[in-house]
Amino acid sequence: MKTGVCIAALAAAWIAGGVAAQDKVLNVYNWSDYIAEDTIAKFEAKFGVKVNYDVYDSNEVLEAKMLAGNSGYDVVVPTSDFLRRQVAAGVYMELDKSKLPNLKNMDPELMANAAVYDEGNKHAVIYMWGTTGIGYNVGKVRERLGEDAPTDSWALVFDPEVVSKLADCGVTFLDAPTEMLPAAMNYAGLDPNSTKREDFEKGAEVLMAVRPHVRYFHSSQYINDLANGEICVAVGWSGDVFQAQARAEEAGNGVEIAYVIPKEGALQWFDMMAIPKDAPHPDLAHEFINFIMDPQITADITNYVWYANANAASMPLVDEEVKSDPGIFPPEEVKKRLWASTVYNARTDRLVNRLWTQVKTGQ
Ligand code: SPD
Repeated sequence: MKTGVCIAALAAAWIAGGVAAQDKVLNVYNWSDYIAEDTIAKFEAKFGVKVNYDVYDSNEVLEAKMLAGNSGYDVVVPTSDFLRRQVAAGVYMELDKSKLPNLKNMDPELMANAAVYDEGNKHAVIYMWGTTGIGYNVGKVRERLGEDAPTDSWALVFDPEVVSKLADCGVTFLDAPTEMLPAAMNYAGLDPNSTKREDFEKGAEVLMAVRPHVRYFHSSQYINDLANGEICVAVGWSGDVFQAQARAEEAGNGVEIAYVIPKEGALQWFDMMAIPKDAPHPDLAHEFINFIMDPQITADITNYVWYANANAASMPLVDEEVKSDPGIFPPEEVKKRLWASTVYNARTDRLVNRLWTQVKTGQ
């Protein structure tokens, strides 16, 4: 009798949750270091399902999987410029907004920004957003460059004279060609959104000039390395640098990490939750996206990973020290210096990748 009641209650929960009985597994592919400790456990408990949660640290890696198809993933998180190309390639299904009541919590202005890449926000919802700037070890940089260190400028990583003095303590770059080349172009006084061949070549020259002093190109290893004092300057993503700062503080190792949005400007990007057309569990995928848009769940993520979110209703629940940090939620005067990602066509993409290979190999 008890078992019968239990099964009936479970069935009711499934129906109430709108999840088909076969959807008991959800496969999520997200960026590394990008979710609160308990988010997945909470989702599993609420919906009585198992989540397989895999991570990546590169849009190119995700894109290769999406274009190949049959990834098995139900929810993925491309950055908006990559999303646009992938939408054009027919990779994602249109979201069923009737299954996403928490969309009402999203900031209309930020969603409009994201709609530039996905008309009408048909295929994706903002997960988190951030900037690409510089993380640095305050003590080690001061030791090598003195009080006049250009810590507010891309010169810290793109001026060969400056970088040569930092080489021994470790300078690292993101392995993200569509971000590193425009940043170098911006430092050279060019439009970071330019798609002119000669502008990319100039950006590559800037990178080549400091290449001998760069320890590695990687998009996640720098978090721990900054925190441990293994490296002293990294071009990195806002929240990841703040996580390095927090890890150093927790370790009590005396390493002080700071994040700067360079005065010349920086990239502002949006990472978007989307459902591949061939997702095995689309209903549950909608439940997951809706769950993430719950104000408390989003606030918990922002408070843990120190990335800005686009969920207006979550803001009262975001910790004051996170909300008031200009490196996480930049004030208006800083926002004016941010640029949005450019969507490259196949030809520009090939050029960017060819130049990037040259920069990485130093040839
Ligand atoms: N550790 C999470 C990093 C998220 C970075 N998103 C990619 C932004 C690309 N412009």
